[in-house]
Parts: sequence; structure tokens; C-alpha cells
Amino acid sequence: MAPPAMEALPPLVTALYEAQAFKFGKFVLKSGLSSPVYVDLRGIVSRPQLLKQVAEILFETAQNAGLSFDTVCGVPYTALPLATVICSTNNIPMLIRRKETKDYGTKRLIEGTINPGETCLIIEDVVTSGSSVWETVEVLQREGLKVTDAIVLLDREQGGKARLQEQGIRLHSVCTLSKILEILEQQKKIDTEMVGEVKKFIQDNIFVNAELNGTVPAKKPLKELSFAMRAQLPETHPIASQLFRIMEKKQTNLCLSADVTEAKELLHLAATLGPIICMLKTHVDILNDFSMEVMEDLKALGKFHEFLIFEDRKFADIGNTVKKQYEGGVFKIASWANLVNAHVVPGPGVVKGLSEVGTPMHRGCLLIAEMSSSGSLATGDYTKAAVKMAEEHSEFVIGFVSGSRVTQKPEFVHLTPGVQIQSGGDNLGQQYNSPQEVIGKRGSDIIIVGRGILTASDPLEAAKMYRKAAWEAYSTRLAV
Ligand code: S5P
Repeated sequence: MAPPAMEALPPLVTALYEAQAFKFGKFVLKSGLSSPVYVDLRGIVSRPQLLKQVAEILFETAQNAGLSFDTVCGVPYTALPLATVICSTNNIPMLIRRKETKDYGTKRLIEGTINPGETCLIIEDVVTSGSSVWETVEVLQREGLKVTDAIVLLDREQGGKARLQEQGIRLHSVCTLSKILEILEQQKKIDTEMVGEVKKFIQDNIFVNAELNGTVPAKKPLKELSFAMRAQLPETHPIASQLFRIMEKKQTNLCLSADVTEAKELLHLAATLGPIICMLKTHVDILNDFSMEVMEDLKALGKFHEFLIFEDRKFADIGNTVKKQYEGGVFKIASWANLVNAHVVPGPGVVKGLSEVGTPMHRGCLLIAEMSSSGSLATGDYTKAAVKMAEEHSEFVIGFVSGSRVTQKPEFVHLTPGVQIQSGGDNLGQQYNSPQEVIGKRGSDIIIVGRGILTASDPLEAAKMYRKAAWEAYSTRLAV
């Protein structure tokens, strides 16, 4: 069959270029790779004519390939409107794949009528490794649907086609990244040097391994991203970006757990250790002489020395209650704490309640995915549920309190308590690991240290030692 309307391609590429769907420069991809090209078709929903044109050419490609199918499913989210336009224009029943299961009701992964045995065609905007297409295929196949073909607007030629082929999925692309480069070069929108740079990048970063659920290019291991790079990722929450920038600027991944009972002591610690910490963690309810003035002073110190304030309140009630506990009462936590944390045991309502207060105030939240205390029940499926909850509420949740890295998504930050230079514990169940173990081996980002610093004869010197150990462990991890 002839390729789809080849004459329609150059004007379409021009229109997409004008809609800023292709950007050239230096971009950090989610996988950690630095790429000279960034393709993002999300903006086409704001240009109905262009959306229609893309949908038309995708459908034409399916027809030219002689495919027959009963339903169409777009890979969430960018391809959803494309699938919708195709289905409504051509009278084809559509299926929607949910990225998150609902936490109530029917827990369906697919919306729409599923008739097992029927054939479903996949629609996607861009394919790189093939993993996103495969994730959707797997869900549909588990529901009994036949899935053998996927139509994509742009194949980045990084191995996705071959990897999908290995799984029995034929990928039909409207065009390839090379073709786009050729058209844009002809139109003098990019120069020969950029074309060469992009081509080299593609060749150097081909995904070849058969494991479709991983997105690790075969030639290069998944690169550990620096805090500076993580600050720039489009997925990173503004508070997490601010934190990563502070960490990088001050070269510290130390959070002081300022578990003291007198306000004077709290402010003294903030003033003396402020320059070498990225965060100060409070338990406001253990202060004997709490006042809002003290918290105002702490806030001012945080601003001056550039550290975030994290109230370790561990909210764990229904949404309606935590909302009040966070916003009001004696402590008015939301008015002074950049970050709070929550247990996931009540279910997502706890995050939703906190988020209603915190999100408009530009606050963030950490979920407790694991605990340092002996016999903790926060393990296994509980930890996984915490990760899922964070992913589903990333407008407010910026990361985790955990003993190790619980997700590979670089936009989330990991903080680990139970840290001392000497391993061991206390007589109430606390267990300690060294900064090297926590940051270097377990992949966490920030150490939380309380008594290791507070009970030292010289807390400032002790804090310097913890900061150095944690930063060295991070730097070594980056260098690997
Ligand atoms: O699992 C946890 C979670 C937290 S937030 N284990 C912990 O120890 N914490 C807190 O970290 C704890 O409440 C305390 O404020 C700090 C650890 O203090 P340290 O004196 O044992 O370093």
C-alpha cells in the first residue's frame, strides 16, 4: 500500500512545528537522557483544525495498511482526543484506558463496552521505546480483546517498533523523526548541524532489550539524575523544584529533625544550622512555649538561610478532619510549613483533604511509605499503595518518607529518617542506618537526622559531618 497522503505531510509538519510540537535545544527526558529534540503534541487540543488533520492522517494510515478493527483506544493522555475525533468522525466505538483505577466503585481499567474477542486498534502520538503503547495493549489484552496493530503519528526510531514487533504488535507510523528532520531542514526551520545532532542522539539511544516494561536504553544504563536536573523536569512539583535547587545551591541533602521542646532552642538551631541544611523538620506539638510569633521567626530564618520547613505532623484521619487540623487549631500549620506529611492508611481522602488547604497555598506533602521503627507495618503492598497514591495526587504530593527509593520516577523526592553515623537504635524501636547506606545504597535523597546532631557536644560540627557524608554519598552515586 502507498504511504498515507505524502503530499499532506510537509504542511502538517509545518503546522505542528508552528504549534511548538517539536522543540530543538537541550532537554532532559524522563529517562534521564539529555536530548537535542523534544516532541510534545499535547498543545494540539487548542488547535481544533490541527487536531482534526492529525486524526485524519492517522485514520488514513490505518486504512492504507488494510486494517480491520471493531474499536479504537488511544494511549492516555495525548492520544485520547485523537482517538475521540477518529471514532466520532468515522462512527467507531471507542474505549478509554484509565491510567489510574478508581479507588471506589467498579475499579474498571477500561471504560466503554468490551466485547471479548473483538479487535481493538491502538492510537498513539509518539513512540520512543514502545513502553506506553505496550502498557495499554497489555490492559486491553487482559480484558480479552485482540490487539495486533498500533498507529502512531511519529516514530522516534529509537527501537519502539522492533520491541513492539517482538510482542506481536505491528507499529504503523505516519512519519519518522528522520522524515520530520528532512522536511524541517528543507523548510530551513533547522540547520544541518541540528539534523546531525538529533540523528546522532537517535543512533546512540536505541532501546533494544525485550523487556518492554522497563525503559532502559540498551546501550546506556539508566542515568542517575542530579538534583539540578530533577528541578527542571516538567513533571516536578514547584515545591520539589525549589527544594532540589536549594540542595544543589547549598550542596546539602541534610534535613535537621529539630525535636526540641523550647522555642528558643528551636530558633537557635535554625539560626546556627540554617546555612548547611536544606530542610528543618519540626514536631510543633512538642514545643512547651509554642506561639505564632515563634513560627514567624522560624519562617524568616528559613527564608534567609534558604531551607524549607517540614512539619512532621503525620496526618492520619479522614479528609474532613485533617483539613481542619492542617489549616486551623492552635498551630495553623499550613500558614508556616512548606511541607507536611501523611499516613496513607485512611486512603486517598487524607491527601485530598490536605490538598484542598495546601495546594492553593503552594504547599507540598510527603507520604509515609515506610517507617524506620522496628516491626513497622508499612511494607510491601502498603508501600506500593503509598506510591500509587502519590502518583495520583502529584498536584500536592512531592515525595515520600521512606527507608529507601520506593519509585524510580525522578520527580519524586525521598527523605529517610533513622540516620546516625553509628548503626544501632534506641530502646523504643528506632533503628539507625548510616548516611552512606541510606543515600549511597538505598537510593534515598535526603537524610533526616535528629539526635545524631542534637545530642552531640557540638551540634554544628556534627551537622557538618552528616551533611558531608550524605553529600559525598550522593556525589558518588551520580558519578557511577
Ligand atoms: O519512620 C520514621 C518517620 C519519621 S518522620 N521514623 C522517624 O524516626 N521519623 C522522625 O524522624 C521521628 O519522629 C523523629 O522526629 C525523627 C528521627 O529522629 P532521630 O532522633 O531518631 O534521628
